[in-house]
Amino acid sequence: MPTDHTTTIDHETADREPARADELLVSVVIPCLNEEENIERCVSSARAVLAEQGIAGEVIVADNASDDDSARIAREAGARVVHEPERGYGSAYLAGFAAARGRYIVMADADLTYDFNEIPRFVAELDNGADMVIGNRMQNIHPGAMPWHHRYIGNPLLSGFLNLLFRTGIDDAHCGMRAVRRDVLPRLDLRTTGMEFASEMVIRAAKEKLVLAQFPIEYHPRGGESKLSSFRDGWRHLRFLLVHSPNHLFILPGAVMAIVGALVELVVITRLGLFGREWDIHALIAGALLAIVGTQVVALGVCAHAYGTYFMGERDRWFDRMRARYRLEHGLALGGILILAGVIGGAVIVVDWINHGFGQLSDENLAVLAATLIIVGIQIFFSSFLLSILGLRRRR
Ligand SMILES: Nc1nc2c(ncn2[C@@H]2O[C@H](COP(=O)(O)OP(=O)(O)O)[C@@H](O)[C@H]2O)c(=O)[nH]1
Ligand SMILES: [Mg+2]
Repeated sequence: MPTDHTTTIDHETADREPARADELLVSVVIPCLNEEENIERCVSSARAVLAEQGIAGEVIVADNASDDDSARIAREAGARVVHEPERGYGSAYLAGFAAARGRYIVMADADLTYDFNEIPRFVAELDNGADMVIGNRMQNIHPGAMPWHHRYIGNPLLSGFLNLLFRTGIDDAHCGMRAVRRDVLPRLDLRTTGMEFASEMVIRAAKEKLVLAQFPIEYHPRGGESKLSSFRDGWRHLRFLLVHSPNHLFILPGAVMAIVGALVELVVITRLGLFGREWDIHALIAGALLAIVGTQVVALGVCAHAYGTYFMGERDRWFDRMRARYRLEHGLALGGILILAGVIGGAVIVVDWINHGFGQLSDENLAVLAATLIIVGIQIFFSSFLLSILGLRRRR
């Protein structure tokens, strides 16, 4: 397997090679779902910019099974039209990318919100060494171009959350005007079919440590009807972010619950007064609940990490360190020790009960603690096996 280093060198050599005479420099790819009132202007302005700038290029319209006349209009305006029957922004782009022949791909919507005169700036950034370039609309939104709840809630929240989880450094992660070197697409391995494709591109690029560039662009009001559904598409983005970050979805919340639960149990059992009073069985039950659920959530997160690492080529320093240090037997031993401790606690209660002539029992605290230890121990024991099963067919 090539290391990152050799990949970079190949890449630099490729950069310096002159384009072959028959090679196109730019493929402008435009996804299109029922945009008959815009598509003609989009295609002709893209073509005009390529011609004016002397850029060897093509314009591809990825028609997403439009019910209107978009495809015919695009073809007549001089675009190469590819058809993608499966609806969705990502599906349309994947079909367009597959058909693209240029060294660079420039992406923009078919709705006149983006200015095709910006194409040379995107190309220049790629020429200067960027692998991917993304516009930033946020400071130059023309009146009526973006509804206020997208401007002030949806976009900042989703971009902020995306950067909190993945630290991409991209300010407007949903901007639809972007450019990418076609030869990095195999590394990006894009798969999503809907609007979350925009997030996927940025996150995958950051994970692959590609060179990203961004600059401010203008955002104009749309011609025709928007295809975006705020809640459905917002949720698809959010869901994508969460399922690609087991640390934030499972490990962090799980660990917090488990630690708080264990502390609460400790405070109750040791009769440590806290906040000026003693805590009893109700706090203990809450602590047990948190400890049990927290352990379960952490175990799910570790398994999710294993799946990501073994089957999706993900890299996570924390998980890599864990798997280098611990083996199945460590998990089994830890689970076993906790189970044993719980069983001993249970035995103490039984012996106490026998000594008191099988009378009434009032060892609730110890009973809850023993049950918690046994449950957590069993969870760890069997989760360790599951983790081991996930790694049976791993490739690295
Ligand atoms: N939402 C959506 N857009 C599609 C689809 N197929 C192609 N598109 C195109 O993707 C672009 C983005 O859609 P748009 O309504 O402009 O969303 P917005 O830019 O996020 O507000 C437009 O050019 C659409 O025509 C699809 O199935 N769903
Ligand atoms: Mg748009």
